[in-house]
Formats: sequence, C-alpha cells, structure tokens
Amino acid sequence: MEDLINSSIIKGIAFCTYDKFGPQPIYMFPKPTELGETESFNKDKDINNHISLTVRDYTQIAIKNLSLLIGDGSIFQKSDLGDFKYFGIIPFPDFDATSLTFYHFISTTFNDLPLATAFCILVDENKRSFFYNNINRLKEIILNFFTLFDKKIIDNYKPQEEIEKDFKEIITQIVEIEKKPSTLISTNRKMKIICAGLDDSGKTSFLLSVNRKFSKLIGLKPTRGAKITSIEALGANIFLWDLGGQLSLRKKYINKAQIYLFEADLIYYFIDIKSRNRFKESIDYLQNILEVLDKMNQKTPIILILTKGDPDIIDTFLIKDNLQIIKKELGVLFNNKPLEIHVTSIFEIFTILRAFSSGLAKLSPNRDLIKHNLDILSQGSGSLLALLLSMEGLVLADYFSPDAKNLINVPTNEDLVNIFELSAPEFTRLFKIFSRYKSGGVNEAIFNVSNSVIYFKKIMLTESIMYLLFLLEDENSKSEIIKKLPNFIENTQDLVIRYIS
Ligand SMILES: Nc1nc2c(ncn2[C@@H]2O[C@H](COP(=O)(O)OP(=O)(O)OP(=O)(O)O)[C@@H](O)[C@H]2O)c(=O)[nH]1
Ligand SMILES: [Mg+2]
Repeated sequence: MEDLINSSIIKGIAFCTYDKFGPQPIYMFPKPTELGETESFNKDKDINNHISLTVRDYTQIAIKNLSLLIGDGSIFQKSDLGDFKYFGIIPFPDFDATSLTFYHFISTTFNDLPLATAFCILVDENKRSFFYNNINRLKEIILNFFTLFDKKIIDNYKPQEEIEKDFKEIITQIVEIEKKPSTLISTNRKMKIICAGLDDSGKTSFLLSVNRKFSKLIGLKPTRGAKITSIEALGANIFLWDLGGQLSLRKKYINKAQIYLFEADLIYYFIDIKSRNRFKESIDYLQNILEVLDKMNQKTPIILILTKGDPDIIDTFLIKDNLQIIKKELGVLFNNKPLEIHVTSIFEIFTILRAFSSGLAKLSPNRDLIKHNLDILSQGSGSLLALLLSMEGLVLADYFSPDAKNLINVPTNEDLVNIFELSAPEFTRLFKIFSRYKSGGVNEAIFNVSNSVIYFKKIMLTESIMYLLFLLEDENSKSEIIKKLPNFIENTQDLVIRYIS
C-alpha cells in the first residue's frame, strides 16, 4: 500500500467520520507516523516525495473536512441525508496539499445520528489540476467504491488491516487515471471555453460584455476564423474561443474539430431568439457539433444561450412563441435531456453574467457544497431568494425558498430558475445602485420592494470580495442572517478559493 501511494501523485488518503466522539480519522494511508517524529514533515519529504503524517495531522485534516460539512450542526435536521453526496476540493496549506473530499452519510447501528463521513484524497497543492481535469472519472470511482464500502461498517469500524485491500483497489483505479490523464497534470488550470453559433447570433457581443467585467484582460489573439481571448476569473485562466459563425467557417470547425473543439471544457451555443427563420440552420449546426464531439468521445457540457431577448420585446407574443418553438426543437435534439437554457440581452448585463456563471459552475466540483452552505444560511431565516455573487457579478450559488413562488406570481409549475429570470432586472438595478457605495466602505444596503426587503451584503471570503443578495420577507430576517453569517463565511471561503482552479 505504501509503495502504491509513493508511486502516485496521491500523498495520502483518509476516511474520517463524525460520530459521538466528534470528528476523527478512522482509516489512514499511509499509516500515521509516530507523534513527534516528524514535526515539519512537509519540509522534510524524502526522495519518494513521500510525506509522513502523524495521527495529529490526520486529526487536523478530519476536523477541517468535517467542520465544513457539519457547520453549526443544523445539517442533522435535514430529512434527506441519505441522498446527500457532495464533493469538494479543499485547500490544506499547512500540508502543501489539496484534497478531493467526498461527503456522505451512513446509517449505522452504533451511532444514533446518521454517520457524517469525509473521504479525502490528498495531492500536492501544485498537482491539484489532476482533480479538476478528471473530476467525472474520479467521482464515478468514489461513488462506486462507497456503495459497497458503506455496508462493511454498518455494525462497527473494521480494523484498518481488514479493509486495506478495499482502499488499495480504489487507489489502484486512481493511479490508472493518472497514467492515462484526460489532460496533462500542470500547475495551473487552463480552461478552453468555446462560443459557437450562427453568424449574427450575438457571440462577440456576449463576450465583450463578459470581458468588460474582468479587469485582467490578458490579451487579444486573432486566429483565422476563431478569436481567442483570455481572462482570469475565480483563479483560473480561461481561454474564450469566439468561433465566427459564417457558413464557410462553420464547415472548417467541424472538419477540423480536433483543433477547434478538442478538449473544450465547455461550450456556449448561441441562438438569436428573434430570427425564427434561421432556427433550423442553427439546430443543424448544433447537431453537427454534437456529432463530432461524440466521435471524439468528448462529453463537453453545453450551455444554450438565446440572445437578443431584450426587455422591451421579451414579453411579446412573437418572442414567447419563438421561445417555445426553439425549446421544443432543442428538446428533440437532446432527446429531452434536462437542458440549461438562458435568455440574454446585451441591455441586461446581469442576464449575460448569469448565463456565463452557470457555465463556470458546471466546471466547479465545489458548486454543490457552496450551494448547500447558502441553503443552510438562507433556510429558516425568512429568505425567499439568495445569491452569492463574485465581485464581477458572477453567480456562485443561488437559493430559492418554496415561498418565493407565491411571492413572485408565476404559474405554479414554472421552473424556479425562471423566477430568477423575472426578478433579475430588479437585482440588476440594485447591483448598480450598490456599486456606487463600494468606495465609501459601506458594506450593506437595504431596499424595500413592495412588501418585501432586498438585503445586499458585502463579505470577504479569504481575500476576495463577494456579495450576498437576499430577498427577505421583512427586515427582521436580517438579524438571523447576520447571526449565521460567520459560520457561512468560515465554511465557504476555502470552497471558493478552489472553485474552478
Ligand atoms: N438587440 C440586441 N442586439 C444584439 C444583442 N446581442 C447582439 N446583438 C446584435 O447582433 C448583431 C450581431 O452580434 P455579434 O455579437 O457580432 O454576433 P456574432 O455571433 O459574433 O456574429 P459572427 O461573428 O458573424 O459569428 C450586432 O449588431 C449586435 O449589436 C442583444 O442582446 N440584443
Ligand atoms: Mg463575432
């Protein structure tokens, strides 16, 4: 086992639980070294890049991992803990390491509450791109592993020797990935995001709006047919490929998919919602893209962007009709798989940032856990809606209470995401108003909107400024949020640092 770990990028693995004795590591590989023997292990790596962790180190890892999950303890009041399966990429600067942690609950005979567990795989901090680049394969291996493993510890923790072969199995599978990585393991995560769609569908305009929001515009490199810009967002270098959409160019991208679409992390596909007469042409192009992706065996997530849904026309019969038609055709193309569709307008910057961030969120293993934290913060505090926004206005997490439906008068079975779309102009206005306060050191603002309250709060997550935006039933709810806020910040900041990189 030790040899296996030494030969891989894995520094160590730990299975930790939160039982009646609190958070503790149960299984630890490599075996912990004696206390005191290696005070400064991370400066003291031996030739194999092997690190030695003491029981105290493993305990520290258990405490940090599990406290991110347990928070203030209110998680145990949730009824559906059995379905709770979250992944997180979490920094451990004390150990020069980053972990991929899998959280879930196990029903056991020896603990009254469902047993909260954290299974964490540690790698060198500068090798963490391994996690992001292979996250789907890793998730599958880990989920499969625990469907069997959970059953083994229903009655008691088996001794480490007894379950060692199980863990050996999972490490072997991870080493397999390492041998055949989907992309090379490099220090910095570089992401390739494609923008495709017919000519005149609004790709360049969309990207200009996004670019304007990021101060660190690294450069503009024109390529034949494809314009590549690079921005730095949420700690990652993002390369945005703007694939000009004229017919001759489209053919080129499809024929040379190995260049244009190869290893794309994400595709935004643009359709002009106003030009119904080109819907078929657009769907055909999208179908061609799907086919070549399939040929390359590439499961790139696709976000659909319906552009030019300007506020003055979005409610007209014609546009509503167009929306229905295109949604139906997309449904057919994707065999009615759930789709992510956004309506945007360059006159509502928030709609563009919202669509852009939902794409980035697809690339974040931490998205679900951050959303979970926002849920905990919002639930029971009278919040109807809540958003966690980056300084540029990217939406990192959202929360909708069931009551929000009643407040914002939409047909009952309307997707909750659409409620957001309806209220977005309100938020946009608020966002603009708030930004005026930024320099003044004001860190919160309250707005009364009909008979509810919008509460805007600036927070610091590690070194990044973030905003929380709440729609509250009344102003009293604010104090409940303030009370829970330190816990939220504590549990969320590490997840935000490792959002996509
Ligand atoms: N009303 C409205 N017009 C838009 C919007 N987005 C883009 N446009 C206009 O649509 C036209 C085409 O936009 P572009 O961004 O150049 O389209 P493109 O997809 O980059 O086109 P190609 O580079 O030829 O592939 C321009 O005149 C834009 O001003 C929008 O949200 N609303
Ligand atoms: Mg263009």
